[in-house]
Amino acid sequence: MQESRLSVCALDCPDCCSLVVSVENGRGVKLRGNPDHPVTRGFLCGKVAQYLEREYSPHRLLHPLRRVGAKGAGRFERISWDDALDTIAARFRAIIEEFGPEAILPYSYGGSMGLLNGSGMDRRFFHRLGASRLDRTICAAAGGAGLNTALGARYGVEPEQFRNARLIIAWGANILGTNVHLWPFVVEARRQGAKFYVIDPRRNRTAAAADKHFAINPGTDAALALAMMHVIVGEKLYDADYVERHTEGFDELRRRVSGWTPQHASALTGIPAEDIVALAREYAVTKPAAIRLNYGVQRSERGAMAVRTVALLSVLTGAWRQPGGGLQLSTSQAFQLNRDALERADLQRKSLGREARLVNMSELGTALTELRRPPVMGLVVYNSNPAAVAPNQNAVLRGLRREDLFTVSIEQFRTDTADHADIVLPATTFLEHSDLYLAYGHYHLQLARPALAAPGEAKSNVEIFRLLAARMGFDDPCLQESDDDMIRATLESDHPFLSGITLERLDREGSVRLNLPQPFLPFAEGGFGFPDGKCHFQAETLDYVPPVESRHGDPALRALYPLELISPKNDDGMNSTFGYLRGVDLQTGVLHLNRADAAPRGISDGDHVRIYNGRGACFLAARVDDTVSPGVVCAPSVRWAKRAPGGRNVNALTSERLTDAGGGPTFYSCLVQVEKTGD
Ligand SMILES: Nc1nc2c(c(=O)[nH]1)N[C@H]1C(S)=C(S)[C@@H](COP(=O)(O)OP(=O)(O)OC[C@H]3O[C@@H](n4cnc5c(=O)[nH]c(N)nc54)[C@H](O)[C@@H]3O)O[C@H]1N2
Ligand SMILES: Nc1nc2c(c(=O)[nH]1)N[C@H]1C(S)=C(S)[C@@H](COP(=O)(O)OP(=O)(O)OC[C@H]3O[C@@H](n4cnc5c(=O)[nH]c(N)nc54)[C@H](O)[C@@H]3O)O[C@H]1N2
Ligand code: SF4
Ligand SMILES: [Mo]
Repeated sequence: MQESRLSVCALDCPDCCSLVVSVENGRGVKLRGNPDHPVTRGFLCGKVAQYLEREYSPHRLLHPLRRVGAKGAGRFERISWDDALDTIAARFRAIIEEFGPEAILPYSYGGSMGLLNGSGMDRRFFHRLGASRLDRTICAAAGGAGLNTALGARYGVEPEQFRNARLIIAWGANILGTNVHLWPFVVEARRQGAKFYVIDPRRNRTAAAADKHFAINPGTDAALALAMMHVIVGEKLYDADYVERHTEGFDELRRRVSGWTPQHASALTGIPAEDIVALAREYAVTKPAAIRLNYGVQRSERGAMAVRTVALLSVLTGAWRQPGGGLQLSTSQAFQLNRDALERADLQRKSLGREARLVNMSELGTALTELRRPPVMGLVVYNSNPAAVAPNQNAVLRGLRREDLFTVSIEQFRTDTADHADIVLPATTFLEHSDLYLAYGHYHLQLARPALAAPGEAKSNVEIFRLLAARMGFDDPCLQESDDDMIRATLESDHPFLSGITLERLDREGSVRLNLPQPFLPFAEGGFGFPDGKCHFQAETLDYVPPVESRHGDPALRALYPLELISPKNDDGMNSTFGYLRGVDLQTGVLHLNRADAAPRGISDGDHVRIYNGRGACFLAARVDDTVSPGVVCAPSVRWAKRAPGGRNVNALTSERLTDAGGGPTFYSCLVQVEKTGD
């Protein structure tokens, strides 16, 4: 007897797909995209189409473990849940006694996008404990800050509306690799004559499928956007009526961009001046025009400014007026859920009497090795694999190997980070627990119920934090609340976008479009997130400064490390989540170089190369191809460090330098040198 159950993909992906799981005798036998979901439309990306292999993988963690070898060696013994919870509670009490609760640090990110398992019971527990708070900056903080400065709100063009666009620009957005459910709408638009352009330092799969690829130098997007504004303003191609009615500060903007000639921007971006002029003209006069801006652009030192300037282009041309016009970076702000009720930050009053200190997750290496008063003595990692994904890996690993640090890892697999834990707790997958999901690439709120039974002794994050709370003797009722009551509390919101959306309705329908106008045109008539509803250009602070670690940056550094390394997402991975797979190793084990950089170094295709800078080194196999321009090297990421020669991946090279706003990491502003190795 086969039965179909609905679920939701919890991976950190804008598409947040609705899934159909076929179950036979309690075992999942097939996973498909829900054909009835307006964005999923019946298909899945390659990685999740094969997710049942992960679900039933012999490598899944099934029981609590205690470390018996050196930190990082990966030697563990099986223990009971009781033993594990008692050990953790005892260690936490001792740490709190000696250093205070802020010596304990949670570390989590995108393993599960579910609200309960990603930012629910965990937050309540750590708030009640009085632990340090984690500033979750590692992915989208710079872009969020840039978008907020530009538009005052993080709304974006609905994916379903892209089909109406006449021009679509994928700006630092690898749609075919990281946001594949937007693609059918791009195809539909192109069938009706739309042009599709890509602005990206490498010719990724999306660029190979585009009408034109603009190979921009990394970290120079703001220069391109400012020069496009120069052309649009200079040639009076902007939407004067829209600018007049819905913006503030145009005169200052006009002055500010007057010096940003295409020639000037060309020298920085590497894009010919005539191409910049043509792009600006076409973008301004083609209606509707949509920009899919993704987070690739904001992982550089000026990432917030890049997002801000690109977003302002859509305002200048009044692109938001028509369905299919505007820009999408994120849609998440429309999910006006009751975060206070979900996360219960108020519990800190009980524990500390104030807000706990904030530790930036992008500076984990420094936090673990240098932070004082108090130092980090207890670390609880869940939904994340910082030993592989955090920058400045050598510092992170030094920190994780401190003998006096007590680390708990809640995981599905034995990742690089789990290898460093004192106690490992087995976690369920999204197919095995309930959760509520917002999306950052569409406007449908979804509920998932367990479709499959949890294997072994695996438990959900929610349940694990309930158990920990009980062991710590916390008697606040909210720390034992049921999943359903947590969902109800989260849905309790006065915002009109959520009106009429209840747990019962979500249980009936699975996926519910937010209560938005159809089509949703957030800024068609102004409505920007500023008190007067206008977009404030604030042009006096618009600028472009090259990243320190770039071809126009610090000359001394560049003399030592002349190549710009980017390490974007690999197409069949999800950050480091699938890092145990050989097929993923093949994608993340390579460095793409241009012939012009390979030849003088004596590097041929397939050679083993060492990539290094002042922070560290890693080893990859050279792919000498024309996917990157001279001066740029590209390593699709993120590989499990322990599976790489030397036990390091590209994050041994990346720095803890932060972005211009938002405190984000600068993974793609990274100067390196490359040499051929002996073997
Ligand atoms: N297959 C797959 N899908 C994923 C993920 C994954 O690991 N694999 N990760 C998920 C996560 S966590 C996120 S945040 C999203 C990210 O989704 P994206 O932002 O689309 O992914 P990235 O690969 O980080 O960057 C996109 C593109 O930006 C380019 N880029 C790098 N530097 C610059 C620059 O300075 N300017 C411009 N214009 N482009 C630049 C890269 O070459 C890359 O092709 O994807 C999600 N989806
Ligand atoms: N060089 C370089 N570094 C990068 C990036 C890059 O582009 N280049 N991208 C950055 C970005 S954008 C991001 S978002 C971060 C991502 O960094 P992370 O959020 O750490 O993402 P993953 O590596 O996918 O690790 C998620 C882990 O959570 C686990 N997990 C999944 N579901 C659950 C669950 O329900 N419970 C528990 N306890 N665990 C679960 C998975 O097994 C997996 O090991 O990496 C960043 N690092
Ligand atoms: S990773 Fe993204 S595209 Fe793949 S199934 Fe999940 S939500 Fe859909
Ligand atoms: Mo991310």
